[in-house]
Amino acid sequence: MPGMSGAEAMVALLVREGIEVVFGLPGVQIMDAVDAIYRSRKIRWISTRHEQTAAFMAYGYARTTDKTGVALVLPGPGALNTVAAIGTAYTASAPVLLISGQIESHHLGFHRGVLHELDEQIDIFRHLTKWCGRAVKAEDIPLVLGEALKQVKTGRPRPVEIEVPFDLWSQPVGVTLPAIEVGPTVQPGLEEIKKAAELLAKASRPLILAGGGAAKADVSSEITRLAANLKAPVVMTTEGQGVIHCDHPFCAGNFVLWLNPVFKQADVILVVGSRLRASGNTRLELRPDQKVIQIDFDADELGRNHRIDLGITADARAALAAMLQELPGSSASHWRVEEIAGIRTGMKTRLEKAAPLQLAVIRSIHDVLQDDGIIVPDITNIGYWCDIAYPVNKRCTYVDSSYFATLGFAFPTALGAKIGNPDKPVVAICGDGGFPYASAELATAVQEGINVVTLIFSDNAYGTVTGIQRRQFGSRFVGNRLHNPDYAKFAEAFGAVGIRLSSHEELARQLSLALEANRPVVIEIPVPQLDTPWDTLTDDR
Ligand SMILES: Cc1ncc(C[n+]2csc(CCOP(=O)(O)OP(=O)(O)O)c2C)c(N)n1
Ligand SMILES: [Mg+2]
Repeated sequence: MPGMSGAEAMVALLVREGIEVVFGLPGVQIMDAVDAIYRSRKIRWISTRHEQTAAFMAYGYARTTDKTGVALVLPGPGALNTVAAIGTAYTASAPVLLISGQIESHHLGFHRGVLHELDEQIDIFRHLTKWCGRAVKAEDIPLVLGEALKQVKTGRPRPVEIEVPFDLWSQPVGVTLPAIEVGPTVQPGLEEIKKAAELLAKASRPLILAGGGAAKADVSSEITRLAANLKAPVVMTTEGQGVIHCDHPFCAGNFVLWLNPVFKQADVILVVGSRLRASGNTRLELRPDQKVIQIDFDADELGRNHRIDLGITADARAALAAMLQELPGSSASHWRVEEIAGIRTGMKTRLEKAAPLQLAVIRSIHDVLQDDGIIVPDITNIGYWCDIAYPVNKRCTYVDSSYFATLGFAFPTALGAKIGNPDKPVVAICGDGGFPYASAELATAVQEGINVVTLIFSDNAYGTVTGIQRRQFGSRFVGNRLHNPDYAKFAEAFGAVGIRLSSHEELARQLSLALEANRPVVIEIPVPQLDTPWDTLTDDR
């Protein structure tokens, strides 16, 4: 827009696109942008203590609001500090926009060693984003940002990155702000939909598997109608949780590939928005006579991890709506709701027996948070059990780190989730190995009034590592023990509330109190060395 500087144009476009908050850490090459954000009075700027946590906050915000999470960092070390978080957003298909500064445009490509120089930085982000672009003149800023915002909203959500050489921020852009046109949804082919509908209607044991793509496409109503129409049970992956209520008559529980007996019985499986891979390295092993139909936005996902009989590249909502139209209205399904209820409760009983302590903890948390509360479980024992046993009944209330399994992501991600959902309780579930990654953000939480409750389950160890060493390395324990601070005092030192429990049995009461505290709270819960789901649960299908 004539008269606007590059930084002002960027902010004007962000404001127009509804961006309300930017997480970041200031420095020379982005000061004009930070200043323009300040002057706009329309975007909240939150300074973090590390760029990785700024990007995780953007991630937590994005996953729990369906809006774009934005982080702004300087080039070189600042941008590199974000990569584990941007990688996590990539694996979890989350809409995150990273704005990285750049060295001055006339230094680019000369390797002069100017401050924070990493001039081929964009090549690093090519592997972590669905699109990235660099402005080379001031007029490019709104265009590059406009394209990034279009990309982040079109098709499969995934992170995008843009870079702005810092001399361009203050130059006049001289162009009008571009309109952001979201690309068209991908419509399914009618022939494929007809074939799928026919296969499913004729199936005696149809099954619907909902993945993260189904949760993101918000197809709860379509999946529920399809399940009722076909008389088919529904299972959800960790990222697909919330698509239907855990106690719904057609819910057959979590997609624990090596465990859920529903997979053995199914004859036709409709997969909606899943890459068909479970946590760790477990994978779906089906018999050749079991038919698999896979719907995915991303054609590259079709058949990647498992052979399929029919692949449909389409927006999940469009595909399911078309399929509902094509279904004859009668189904050959033999499933009875009592059988599905039996599978659901059988799974629950099995998990209760395998891990009574972890399941008691999960129950305490859910009893307090109910269905609206948001939880962010880290890569820690209780978190693994949450992935398969926490009753997630609404979308956008459960944030994992997908197949990246990024230790330490939970606390900063929960902070971002709370910024996006100030009226909902938000709880981070950490171990004593994961929490320290970003523990300095307690300062940000106190300063910005981000009242997340963080649970630290402390076993004075990288307990997962202890388990591996016990089982696979003849109990040669090395590098697994952790010396911890007193986390209650640690939290208090930042001005947060710190509590140390003597037993997990006090958790529900203390968690309720913590949510009323109107301050960030850290609750440390000492636990013994615990077994993971994959140590405890065996395949007896
Ligand atoms: C970035 C990253 N580094 C290392 C790991 C490997 N790892 C997975 S779990 C774990 C131990 C976590 O310790 P803690 O947070 O105390 O949880 P616990 O296993 O004790 O329940 C480690 C080191 C990882 N997943 N991600
Ligand atoms: Mg531990």
